[in-house]
Parts: sequence; structure tokens; C-alpha cells
Amino acid sequence: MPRIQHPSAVVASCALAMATLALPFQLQAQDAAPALKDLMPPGILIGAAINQRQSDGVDAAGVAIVTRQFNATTPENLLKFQLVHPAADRFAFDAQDRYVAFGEAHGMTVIGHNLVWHQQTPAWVFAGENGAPADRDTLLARMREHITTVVGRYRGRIHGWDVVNEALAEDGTLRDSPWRRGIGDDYVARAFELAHAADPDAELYYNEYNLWKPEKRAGAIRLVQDLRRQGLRVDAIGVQGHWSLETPTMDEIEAIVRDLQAAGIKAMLSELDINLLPPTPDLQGLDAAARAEAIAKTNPYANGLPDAVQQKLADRYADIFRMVLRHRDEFRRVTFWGVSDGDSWLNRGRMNYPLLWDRQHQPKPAFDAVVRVLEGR
Ligand code: 9MR
Repeated sequence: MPRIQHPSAVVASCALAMATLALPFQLQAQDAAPALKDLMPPGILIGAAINQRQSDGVDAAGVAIVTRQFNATTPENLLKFQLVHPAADRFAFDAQDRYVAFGEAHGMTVIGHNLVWHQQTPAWVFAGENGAPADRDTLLARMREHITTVVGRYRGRIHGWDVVNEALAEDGTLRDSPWRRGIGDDYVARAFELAHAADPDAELYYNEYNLWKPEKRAGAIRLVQDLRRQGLRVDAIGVQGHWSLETPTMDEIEAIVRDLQAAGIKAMLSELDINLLPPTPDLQGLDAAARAEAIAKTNPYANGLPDAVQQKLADRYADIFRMVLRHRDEFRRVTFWGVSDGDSWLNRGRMNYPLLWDRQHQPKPAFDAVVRVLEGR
């Protein structure tokens, strides 16, 4: 059935057409590369988190990769509370509408990220009268207005939502977040309830990091089972996948899948990237020169990535995709957290190389390795 195009979809596709015309010859060669979306097993989507320059069609090279390679998209930041609902009486939907239209224009499954999180939520949300924190009813009313408005606006267009993000502490208990302090432990259930009411057909996910830690994973499974016992819809757990070269081990990753499967919960790798750098230095209290020195010390690949490390990255991605293929009945989606290395949140002033495309938007050995695994070679 043909779909009626949203007006902003037309704007997005015009911007894209213009951007495509401007592509240098080198980038047109992307078309010759195999497409991950054609190689994934049926039933598993392959996605990328995109930034506003991509959903607005400004980053032509990034857009060329996204539209050729992926069939799902997540907004890296645009739908976070702070950006979509910056003030009590104001929502911002311009760039957000273009994000959704971009995905539709390219036939992608559009994901929403995220509704309730302790980060990137403006202070007004948690503020009550006279400097006191907001009470339960006030906070619930704000949560209701936010979820109902945002999910409702994209009803039938956003396929699935990260409803609650990162609600757990490392020991698997609920973390001390301003949502929990204001509403109580049932804030997670209320968020899922509201999201389902706003779009009964949307898939709803719980999204979390460090699930390779057994206690945290057990907490996530308990949380989802508890929601389901209350009759609430939870379609899958988003296993973020912000991993390093050596850690977590493949056995630790495999244990996540095994436990989710045993609990009857589908899995998505929702934010996959591989960090190649040592931990970020603590820059607090350092003067400019000391800061620069601290960054330089933890920035070993500032002038390029040695071949041996490039190969280790390729092997790591190959292992991860082999694992996905082994568990093809369990996984619903694999989403990279970014498109090219230059886009990644993992740079933060240093030079990181966590993704499948380099800063010039050329496919890396890691891309070829993933293709080989998916082609069964
Ligand atoms: O990649 C995102 C970065 O651009 C933002 O500055 C940051 C703000 O907190 O969020 C990053 O994305 C996070 C995601 O929303 C939730 N899981 C962890 C991701 C990486 O920090």
C-alpha cells in the first residue's frame, strides 16, 4: 500500500537528492559495496544511530552510507527529553519530524530513543514549588504529558521505543534517579503503561548497558518479568553493546543472550560500538597544559590506527556477528551507535575508531569482516 508522504519527508528527500548530486566520485563507489541490510538473516534488522546532520541530509557522505547499508535507524540525541521537550510549555518537533520523515523516505524501521532517563532531562521536570523537588503527582503528570505527546505524535510511524533507559545500578537494583525519588519504584511501570496507551501498536523496549555483568543482567530480567506480570507490554531488552576489544569476553556476551532467551525475552544489540582507547583521564582541576598532556597520554592513535589494531577490531566485530548468527532466533535488531568514526561519541577530544567506516567514510577492514561473516565465508 502506498503511504502518504509527510510534508517533511519531501523536504528530507529533496535535501538528500541535492546532497547525493554533490557526492564526489569516490563516494558513489559505495554503491558497489555489499549492503549489510541485504546480508542480515531474515527477522533481524540492522540499524545505525544517526545525528541531526544526517537526518537533515547535510552530511551527504553519512547519508549515503545509512541509506545504502541500513534498514533501521535510531536518533542519537534528537528525541531525548531535553531536545524534544525543553520547557514545560514547549515541545520542539522540527528536526524530530525530519528524523522520522528521513527514515520513512528511505523505507527504514524508525526507532525512538528514549522517553525516560536520568540524563538529558531538563531540571524543570524534577522541580517542585519553592525549590523543593516535584512530588509524585506532579512528576507523574509531567511524565504523562511528555510520553503522550511525543509517542502520540509519531503513533504508527515510530515502530519501537526505548521507553526507559538505564534504570539500573551495577548491582541490578533500581538506581537512585530523580524519577524514582519523585515517583517511587513504579515509575518504570508507569512509563511503559503510558507509552502503550499512546501507541498500542508500538514495540516497547527496556534499554541498558553493562548487561554482561551477571548481577545487572539478573536485575534487568527481573525488571522486565515484573512488568510483564503486571500485564505490561515489553517486547525486548536493548543490550547496548558499548564494548572494548577484549572486554567483555565473548563468553560473557554469550551469557547475556542465553539468559535472556531462557527468560523468554528477545534481545537487540541497540548501541554497538567498540572503544579502542584507555579510560578518559580525569581532567578536573587541571590547567590547560596539564589537560592537554593528560589527553595526549591516553590518545595513542592520534596519528592513525596501526594495522594490527585495525585487524583486532575486524576480528572483534566478526566474533560479534558470528555470535548474532548463532542466536538468530533470539536477536531482533543490531544497531551501531554512529555511522563513521568521526561521528562517534567515543572520540570526546581524542581519536577513536569504534565503527565500520573511517573518518573519510570509507569502509574499514571491520566492515569487510562483518560482510564475510554474514555471507557465510
Ligand atoms: O551518543 C550520545 C551523545 O552524543 C550524547 O552526548 C550522550 C548524552 O548523554 O548520549 C550519547 O548516547 C548515549 C545513549 O543515549 C544512551 N546510552 C549511552 C550512549 C552513549 O553515551
